[in-house]
Amino acid sequence: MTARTALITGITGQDGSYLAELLLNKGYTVHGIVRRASTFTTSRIEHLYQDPHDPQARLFLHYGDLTDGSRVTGLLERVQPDEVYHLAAQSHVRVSFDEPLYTADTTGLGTTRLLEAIRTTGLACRFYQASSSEMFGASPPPQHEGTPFHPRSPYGVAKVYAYWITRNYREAYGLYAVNGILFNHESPRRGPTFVTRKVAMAAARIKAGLQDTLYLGNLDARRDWGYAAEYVEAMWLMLQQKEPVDYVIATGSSYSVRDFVECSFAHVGLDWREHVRFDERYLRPSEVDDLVGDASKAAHDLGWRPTVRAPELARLMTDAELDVLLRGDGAVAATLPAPAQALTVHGR
Ligand code: NDP
Ligand code: GDR
Repeated sequence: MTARTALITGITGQDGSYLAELLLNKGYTVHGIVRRASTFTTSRIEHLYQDPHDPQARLFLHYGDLTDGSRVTGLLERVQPDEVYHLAAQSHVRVSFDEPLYTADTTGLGTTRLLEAIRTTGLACRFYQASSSEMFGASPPPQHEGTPFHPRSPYGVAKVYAYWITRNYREAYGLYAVNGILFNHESPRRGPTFVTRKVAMAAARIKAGLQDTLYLGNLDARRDWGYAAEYVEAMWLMLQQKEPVDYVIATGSSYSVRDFVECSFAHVGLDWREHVRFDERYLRPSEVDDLVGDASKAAHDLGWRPTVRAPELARLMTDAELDVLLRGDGAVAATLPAPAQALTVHGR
């Protein structure tokens, strides 16, 4: 098979970085769309960077924004991808209550802009839409591909729109366009304002004596948390099938935010009750209480199975934060107060 070309929107995000790694390892040429910002936003893909002048280079970045349809069309024409992975979105649920119109424009209409660009350019590429368990919202668990949607945030509503426009382009124009309905997936590359990373960072910093208190909102919410590095494999598999089919991707196990906090803090020998305080600013006007995905269809058709669940995730993410604090030649560690020095001695 000749080398394939992929276009990733949201390449600078958590999933984009793991997916770029995966595709480069599979021999793909990878193009990514990056938003212009006043500072660099490419820290998650820095380790993949190749000088574009190098004849061996297979990673290329282009400025672009989901709100600019003409740019998206121009990039598709230029890149001529075989596969498009559409990951870019305003992806924060709490923020979507503050910015509902922006969220609808990027997370919802952004998908139509891409699909319409594919349709009008006549490209025969395959399309992956990053759909979300937030679409299920208030529908009771376990949630599967046939569970009715009942979104509970402007983000969830925008994702439902994007889900249906993806299906519509598949049904109306015969595009190979699929929805991966992914439940929460985390990693050390998770954005720091999502709860798992926020907790892991705080546990490490409190252990290191750099912080004393962690403010959180609803500790009762339950999520089906998996490991992002495993979930991007499912995205790729969905674009390698004979027919375009939508799949739920999840671990099938659910833990509360409180469980996650307890695992993370206990891992570094802390009692979370001594450090976690409530702050109502982190509550949502309407919450998603309980998500547990049934990914048996993906296991059956794609052979995809997760191996990492929430307790292990909490430990690996907390370890990663400690490594950052204590990394390298000891220069950082030397600036930390006594408890952190003790961690190095104990071989963390
Ligand atoms: P992140 O928030 O880490 O990354 C989002 C990416 O989208 C970033 O690269 C961001 O760029 C880019 N982006 C945001 N707005 C625009 C815009 N207007 N134009 C161009 N690019 C933009 O998300 P994740 O990697 O966690 O998630 C990837 C996708 O999967 C998202 O669509 C998310 O909604 C969805 N999803 C995520 C799940 C999860 O648990 N992680 C579960 C289910 C679905 P920048 O770096 O400049 O901010
Ligand atoms: P979520 O993830 O909303 O599920 O969306 P997030 O980590 O933001 O919240 C998970 C749960 O934790 C509760 N919570 C807090 N959340 C945050 N962010 N900060 C806090 O301080 C805090 N305290 C408690 C929340 O109320 C919630 O119940 C993620 C995103 O990646 C979406 O893009 C994706 O589609 C879904 O996962 C699946």
